[in-house]
Amino acid sequence: MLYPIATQTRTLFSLDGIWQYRQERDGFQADVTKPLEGGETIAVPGSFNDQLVTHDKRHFAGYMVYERNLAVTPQMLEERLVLRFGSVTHNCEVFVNGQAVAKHRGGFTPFEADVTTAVTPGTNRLTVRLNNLLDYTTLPVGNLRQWQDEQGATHYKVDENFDFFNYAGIQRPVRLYTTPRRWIKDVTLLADVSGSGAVIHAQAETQNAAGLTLHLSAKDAANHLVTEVQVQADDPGQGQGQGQSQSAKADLVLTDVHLWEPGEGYLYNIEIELRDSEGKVVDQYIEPYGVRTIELKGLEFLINGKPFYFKGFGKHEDYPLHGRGFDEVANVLDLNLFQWVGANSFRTSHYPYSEEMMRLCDQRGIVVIDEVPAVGLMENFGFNLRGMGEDTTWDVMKTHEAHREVLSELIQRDKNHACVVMWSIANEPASNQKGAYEYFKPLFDQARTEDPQRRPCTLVNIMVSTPDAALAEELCDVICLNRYQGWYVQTGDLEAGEVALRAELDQWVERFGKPILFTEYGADTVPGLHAVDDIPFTEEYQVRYYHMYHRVFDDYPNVIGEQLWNFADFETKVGINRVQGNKKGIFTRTRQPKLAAHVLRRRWQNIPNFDYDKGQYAEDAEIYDTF
Ligand code: BDP
Repeated sequence: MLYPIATQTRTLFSLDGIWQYRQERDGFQADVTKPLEGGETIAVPGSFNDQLVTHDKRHFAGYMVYERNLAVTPQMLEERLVLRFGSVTHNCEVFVNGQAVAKHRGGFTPFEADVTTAVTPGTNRLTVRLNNLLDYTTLPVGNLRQWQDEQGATHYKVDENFDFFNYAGIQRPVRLYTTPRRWIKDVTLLADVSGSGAVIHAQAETQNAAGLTLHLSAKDAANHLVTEVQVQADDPGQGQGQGQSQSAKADLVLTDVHLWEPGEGYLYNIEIELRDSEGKVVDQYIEPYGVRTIELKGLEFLINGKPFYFKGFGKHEDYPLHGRGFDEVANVLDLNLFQWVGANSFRTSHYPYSEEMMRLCDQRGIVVIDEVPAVGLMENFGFNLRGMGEDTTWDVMKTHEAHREVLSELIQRDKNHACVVMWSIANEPASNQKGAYEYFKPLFDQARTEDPQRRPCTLVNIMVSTPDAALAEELCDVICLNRYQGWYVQTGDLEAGEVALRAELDQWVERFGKPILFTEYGADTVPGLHAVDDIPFTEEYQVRYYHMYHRVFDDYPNVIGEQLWNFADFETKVGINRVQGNKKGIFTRTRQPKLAAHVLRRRWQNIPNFDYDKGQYAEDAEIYDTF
């Protein structure tokens, strides 16, 4: 799915700003055929939760309505008019002037609707009715309770089956854009690199483009034309025409390619144009595209043929005030902090991040593991690891359909991004319970078929799914481990934690012989707490905890990277294990460094992106002696 941009043939309007908002409660039920009454103001994009003050509103679960006016000019209607949502969390229906124009399930992927015939010149009414309900059919997974009061009104409560706050609402940008009536629908780019050159195989999907030509060109970062090619938009030899849809393929040849690299996000602009017989541009779209290769070879994760070492984080889209709402300032700051601390990568834990963040990562050369919102796939998920031993998760979960949908939508959305190097098909599912392999096999097959780049695929393993018991991990190209020895187990005892960690790693190495990536390891840390002794929650303990893990990682050639948990503190549901949220950040929620950030900086600044020689760059032990 194309990201909405303005070009010489397309206009783009933002519908962000102040909307009217009302929760369906206290006898109110939306009637979308009439203007919303009794609404209050709400900012879009943003989570509704932290914009509202009282407990009942902030924690509301159920249906809610967003509404605003939409101005349309007659000129806009000479074209195709498309309404596009970056995401609506979690499930919604969209109406224009009371008429349904779109429906979408899943809170983290975009969707759009052609509204050309639904609007009229002048003022139109745009209504979004959504709910933030999660259950055993949705992703993420929630424990849903539903009951009726004496008046017959339905009430809901969602208990997150995961460790982050269920922020919801219209959390990403809303846009209106025009396209010509003969238009470019999609483009897939796939580069083959050989020697110092590359061929970019392009496939364009178009509509009503019979008889037009498709002109493709690549411009370098300085906007100089590098190469171009022209084919028939409905090239019968290569594409298939279906009704009014056309598909055509063309190759762009780069004789001297400038590769996209971690740390240097070099991008070409691929310009795709539909042209008529006189050469007039009928539609134009521009896709920034980085050329790079990925390959798994033995224990190595090769980017551009060189062994890459992952340094970075699991993150969240989570900021004070905005909640999970899109915040471009925070995204830029976060990636600048990555640079400061020497990180080169992150995982979009535990849902797809905004399209704008993915574009930024392409530009900044940040390596991304792209995760679908498959989190909570464990019956009775909690911090008491003992409660998770049941063997019935795959009988009770009815998430397969949602899982298939969201995987497709994510691959469709992100297929061309150079920054994406691996798909994460779930976080901490019950991969040790019977039925896990059968649940995941079709999803791995799907990702491998649908991704034109055939990127590696993984799922992120939970501690209770030990190497002897893990059933679905054999599907993974890279074994990704979330480990908390020294925190949830061997609490406060780093020596015992180290023994346990090494013993477990030995088993993973022996059973699978695959590359291993640590995708989570961390300790809650309250900034300002200090102790000489190993006392959990202190800043020193967080430093010493990481020191222990890194010493172990440096002893194992299988370990191809470290993405600690978490980049920054973040909001969670309340519970006795959480002190105003999860405090495992090495930055606070407002992005101030804890002690560990400074110490990590010493390590990561000394580890190169490529060819990390674990012996050569032994850690600076001296600094840890002071903790
Ligand atoms: C893992 C989860 C992550 C949690 C983390 C923690 O993947 O979402 O926040 O542990 O407990 O279970 O801090």
